[in-house]
Amino acid sequence: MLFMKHKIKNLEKASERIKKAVLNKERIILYGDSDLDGISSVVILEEAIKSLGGSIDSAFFPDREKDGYGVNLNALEILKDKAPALFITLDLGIGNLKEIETANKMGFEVLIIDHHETLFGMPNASIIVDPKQESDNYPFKGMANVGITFKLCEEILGDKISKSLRNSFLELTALGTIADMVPQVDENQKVIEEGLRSLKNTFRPALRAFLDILGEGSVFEGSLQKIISALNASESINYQNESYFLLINPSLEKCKDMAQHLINESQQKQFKVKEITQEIERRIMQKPDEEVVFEGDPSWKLTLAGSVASIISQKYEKPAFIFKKGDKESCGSVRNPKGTNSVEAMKTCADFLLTYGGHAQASGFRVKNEDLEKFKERLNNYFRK
Ligand SMILES: [Mn+2]
Repeated sequence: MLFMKHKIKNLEKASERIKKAVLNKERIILYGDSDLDGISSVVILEEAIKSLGGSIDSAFFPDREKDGYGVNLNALEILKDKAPALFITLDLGIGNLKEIETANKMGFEVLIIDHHETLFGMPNASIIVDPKQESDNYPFKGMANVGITFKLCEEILGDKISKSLRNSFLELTALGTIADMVPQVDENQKVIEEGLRSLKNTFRPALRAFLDILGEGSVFEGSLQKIISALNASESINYQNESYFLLINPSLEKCKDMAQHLINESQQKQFKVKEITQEIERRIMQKPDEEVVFEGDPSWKLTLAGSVASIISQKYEKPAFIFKKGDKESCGSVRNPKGTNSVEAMKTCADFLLTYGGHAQASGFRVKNEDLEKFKERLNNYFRK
């Protein structure tokens, strides 16, 4: 090639730092988001580190409902005795300015691998890999986090990556990329094609288990979504995640039990999503003039809000803000039609929102209950334009 190929900013730096940590037998903690994009990022980075002859100390996944999104102080409190250590965040971290300052004080060196927008300034981390940071000139910004992590793994292993390991990473990269609903173009399209091609001959017991349960043809018959829904169905308890344990499990027999369990969970989840969706449809029949669907309830699970918002937004072609109403605060997920930007909309409410962030068409927020009406009002005003 005539030109030097552009790399994501700090990708090489992060790779060098991780290799050094392995060489020096430093403690490494991986802290990932609890959805399939975050989980598959953790799995492939852990396996790249293992392939170098290293190991990780622990993999942590926050419960979005209980702990909130991102790095949280409660988790840091549990982990603090492990400092000094290399603390690597995956699919989260870019918004956690305060928490990362705390991690620094505890003696952790923080390395952020994220693909979310940098809304609140840059956290004070040792190395930040995020194509959406302002100073990054990498041309493609639309990768899922696992796509970025895949590039990091390639960088770490270089020539040492075998074809079968690379394929195995690509299988998870494809699944995480599809699950994260990023546009299937450019590099995303490439990893999805390569990953799915490899998937039917997968060596990973967890994925083999799904194919055996659902039937070999499932990769090509659209029930790929079943595998993704199942892997996305697990909730993190005490920072541990069932899908993660499944994906790293070497026993096919054990994997079949775990995969079946997650398939059942995801069916129950889908049933609940349907119930909530129907309830919302009843409610919005009475208010056809609203620009946004803005609905919450104390009995709804936050983990289902994204799926519900997605169905409602597509059906009514309106932005959908769906939340779990807590005692004092509410926390929710947003999905909105193409051509609209919910993160930009929420920027107009930054003066009272407790947190918000994510992507243009899939985001989240936390707000005091006393500000709910004001929030809805401003959103209606924003989207009326
Ligand atoms: Mn993601």
